[in-house]
Amino acid sequence: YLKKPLTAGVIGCPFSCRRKSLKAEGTGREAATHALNAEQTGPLELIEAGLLGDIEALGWKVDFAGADNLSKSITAEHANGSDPDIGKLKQPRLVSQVNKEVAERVYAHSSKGELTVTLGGDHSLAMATVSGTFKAHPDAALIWVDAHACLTTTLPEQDINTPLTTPSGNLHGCPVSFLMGLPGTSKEEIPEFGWIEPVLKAERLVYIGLRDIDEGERKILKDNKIKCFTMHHVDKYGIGKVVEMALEHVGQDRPIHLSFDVDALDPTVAPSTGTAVRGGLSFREGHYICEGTIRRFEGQVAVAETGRLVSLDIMEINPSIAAMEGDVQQTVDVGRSLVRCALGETLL
Ligand code: 4U7
Ligand code: MN
Ligand code: MN
Ligand code: MN
Repeated sequence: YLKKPLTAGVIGCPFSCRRKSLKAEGTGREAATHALNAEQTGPLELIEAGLLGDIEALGWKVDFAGADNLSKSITAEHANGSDPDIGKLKQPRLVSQVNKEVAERVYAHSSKGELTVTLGGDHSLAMATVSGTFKAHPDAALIWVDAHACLTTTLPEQDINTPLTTPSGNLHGCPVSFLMGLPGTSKEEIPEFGWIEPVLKAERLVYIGLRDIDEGERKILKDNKIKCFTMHHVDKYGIGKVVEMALEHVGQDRPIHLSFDVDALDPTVAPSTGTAVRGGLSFREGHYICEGTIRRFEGQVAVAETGRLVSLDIMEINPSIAAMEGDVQQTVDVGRSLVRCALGETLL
């Protein structure tokens, strides 16, 4: 699926779908405009820490156009409060337009035969990464590593007590429902997101690490028979067996998109993230998943050459969240080593 010379197309998206509270930030214009973008500076920190050099050291070429030039115009357009909620959804137009732009960039890398590496930013960006990747690789499978299913949907103007309604209105909790075309997400119901095609079939999706699922999501998971390996299954079978079963479930020869939310890791492993939930993956379990998504052969280039991984998201590293000194550094380091593992770094 990848062309030679093996190239990683790296996209940095310092974007957050969440409005920063002006109270928390102090008042004034700076806070209001700053709040919309460049809030989740994870990608900037990852790059600063040397991620691109890490990738090159593994034998890849890097195709990178900068992490700070994302969607300035879109952000500016919506900075003045011109983006009212739709149903419960917050900042819908901003999130949609940023994702539309990022999706085009993901597609540009993927259709060139590059392995696309998208650095978030928050997980609403999966609307873009999955759309762009599946456009280039329509038979791909999605492995979603997260404490959350990101499956809540919205039914604008409809019964807000329906289980299909997002509790928070934050779009980082909803990308999978849009990608699957679940009720409430169609072009007719919400034309603002009409560019998203329902490319994701339930049987091509598998979750690992779930432990915070709401009622509506539980129903969607059951009704659609979506394969889930929760933390319970990780405990029961061990991570090796879980990854084996996950790969088996999606089928042997498909290209793989791995969407990794660092909140899948235990908060002691990745503390700087927005929706931390205790009881998560250990450092090694997280890395094992990344290692296990590529078929291993001796030698690093061979790993990449034969690999099925075509797209990798490292999401929700948020340096503005830190309870203790060292939290940000620790989380950024983990993000870096997850990328290295997924791109073929071996322990031996
Ligand atoms: B993440 C939540 F209510 N379900 O919808 C929501 F618990 O991308 C959390 O995985 C969503 O971090 C978390 O806001 C989204 C909440
Ligand atoms: Mn997520
Ligand atoms: Mn999450
Ligand atoms: Mn999030």
